[in-house]
Amino acid sequence: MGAMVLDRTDRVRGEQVREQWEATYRERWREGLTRLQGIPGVVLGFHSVIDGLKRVKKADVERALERVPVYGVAREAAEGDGATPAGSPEEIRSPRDFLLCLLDSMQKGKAMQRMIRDAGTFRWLMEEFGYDFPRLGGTSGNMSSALAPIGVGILVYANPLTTDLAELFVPAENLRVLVEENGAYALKTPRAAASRTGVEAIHWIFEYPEGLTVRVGEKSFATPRANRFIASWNPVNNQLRIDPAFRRGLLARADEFSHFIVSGFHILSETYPDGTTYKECLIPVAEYLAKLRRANPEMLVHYEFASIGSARIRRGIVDWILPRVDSLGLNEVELITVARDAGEPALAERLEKSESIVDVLEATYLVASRSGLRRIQLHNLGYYLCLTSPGYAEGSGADTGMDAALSALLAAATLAAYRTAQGAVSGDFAELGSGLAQPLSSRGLAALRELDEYVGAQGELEKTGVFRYREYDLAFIPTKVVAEPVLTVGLGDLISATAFLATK
Ligand code: 8BR
Repeated sequence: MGAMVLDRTDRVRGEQVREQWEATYRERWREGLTRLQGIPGVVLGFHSVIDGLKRVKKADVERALERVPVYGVAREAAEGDGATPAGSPEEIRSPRDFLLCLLDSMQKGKAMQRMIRDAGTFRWLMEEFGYDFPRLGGTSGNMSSALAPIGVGILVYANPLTTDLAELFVPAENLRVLVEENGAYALKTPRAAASRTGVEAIHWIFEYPEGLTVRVGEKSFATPRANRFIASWNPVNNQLRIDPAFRRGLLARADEFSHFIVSGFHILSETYPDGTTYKECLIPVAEYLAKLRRANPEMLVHYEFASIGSARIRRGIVDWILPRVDSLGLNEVELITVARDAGEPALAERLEKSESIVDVLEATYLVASRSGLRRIQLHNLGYYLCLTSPGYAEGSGADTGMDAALSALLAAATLAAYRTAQGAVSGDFAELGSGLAQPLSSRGLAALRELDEYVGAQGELEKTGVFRYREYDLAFIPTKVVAEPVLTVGLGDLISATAFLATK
């Protein structure tokens, strides 16, 4: 009897908290977006690329297997034992390598990503497979699509810029690239700046459904689940050598930009055929960031983590890039790898197993405090958590900095819900507000309650979403989750960029 009463009290209380958060969203989601519209300008570097989506069909694969004289491929792939596949090269240097990787991914139903290192193979793939339709991708490209409709001044890095890439950007006067003309640096829309055609870099997304049967040599297999294999061709950027005109031009015009969002290091390799390593790629970018900060000490810099397979490259980012940025954004999977890299295997393991919010907070805190970050934001399905150093977010009027950090998260969650449900961002606030109709995540609400107890907030965190945690201000929101998503690609980029820019 007693337990039942408690259950009921709990339920009522839970409903009250949910209703209160719905009200908080309704009242405050615009605050962050209005602040975002007011920023002088943001630079988005260094990864914009054509995403070529290709739905893999049985006939495509079987035809390719017939045409490429690779009886060996068929045999090796069919005999792969799963754990150590007979053929899954680390990089793609031939059509044969490509087929081995694609078949390996399909046989296991496992997401995989590989770089294409050979121009002949790129051309062969274009002819043999092509793609069904292109969309703008890359972390910077994704962010530009989310931010341009809202009216923020954007300088995006898009190199090599052909009309094929330029036409995928949102056509907006506030979204521009930097070009050098007669010794001066001008900002132009990607369409106005692109002078040649063609596909010079592409991120191929080969999607396959569950149960796709493919005949390989004498055998056949069926894909155990739907997944994708990504093959990237990006010879100009795979060592992240920043285009010299961009490098000089941004230094010359640095005072026009208040924010910089850096990302794209996931396309680096540990070693290159010319004998260089990721270090020769990362260090010059880190030095450039330092120079830029000297040119404009007011500029706030955010680094967006992406899924990076190499522990060495991740370590390099922690050592060289993080000391040069103010803010970091990441998801729960990236948090696990960073915690492990930081020498916290037990914490990483706990996170992997239970994803308890207490461990998420501790790992986020650990990354922030060890790297000396002023802001860190973690997004997960159902909630966002953010730690900011007191004073980082300014707030305005009666708002404290903590409030600004919170309303920035609310703005990001509303925009994310809208984009997930509609497939694209709108510049019309009345339209965007429809994101509020999406339901609040029960998982997020449960995590909030657990967190409140853990930090000893006695209900204050659960009610307001903000609380002091050690030397940081903690902001936490349960998010809206869309039951039938139209588009989730690049959502993490949208969330992190919006919340970072809307904070200050
Ligand atoms: P990454 O791109 O870093 O993986 O982040 C994706 C984020 O998108 C998740 O953390 C989650 O917050 C958000 N998201 C996803 Br995935 N599906 C969503 C949905 N159906 N509704 C709202 N947000 C979603």
